[in-house]
Amino acid sequence: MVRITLVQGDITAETADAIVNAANSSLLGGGGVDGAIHRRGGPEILAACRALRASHYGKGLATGQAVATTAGRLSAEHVIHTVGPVWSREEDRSALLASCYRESLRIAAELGARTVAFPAISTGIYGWPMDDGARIAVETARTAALAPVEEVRFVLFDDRAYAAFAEQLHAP
Ligand code: AR6
Repeated sequence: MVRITLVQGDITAETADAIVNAANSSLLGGGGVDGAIHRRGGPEILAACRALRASHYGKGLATGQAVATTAGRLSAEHVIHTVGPVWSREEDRSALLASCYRESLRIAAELGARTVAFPAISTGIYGWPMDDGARIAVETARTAALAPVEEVRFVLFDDRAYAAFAEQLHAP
């Protein structure tokens, strides 16, 4: 079974085989985790994203999907970009958020990654409530991680996010 671990801090400082980016469908950068990954990872990641837009992803990456690029100067082999759903009060988009984790893990396994670091997708600029985002993240990691992925590491930016994930992880 996959090992789920929690770390508090900046995901761009982690060492892992794959680091997941909470991107947007343009794949061309933004704020939050996305901004931090491109800043610290350097221009190679953006160049790879532009190449994706110029080839298979002319219209961008759909919500709930994932795609890998180089990790540039990050301490990782791959960055897996995924597009979380924007939180909506009117519409249940949980399946799309679960899909982000599932698709990222599927691609990580295809790439032969053993360790995968995730941020709390959609819980920042996209407004997803942290407790629910943590529930979906932990449930999906438990059920969707495939060999050779051995460790799914959630890298949480602040105390509140860490506490929400810890509660889900240790819930009976
Ligand atoms: N390391 C770990 N977690 C972080 C970091 C970091 N360096 N920075 C922020 N977080 P967000 P989203 C946390 O907004 O909600 C971008 O503009 C943050 O506190 O990065 O999926 C994209 O281009 C929050 O809990 O992603 C998209 O347009 C979580 O990571 C949009 O934001 C996710 O916050 C995506 O929004």
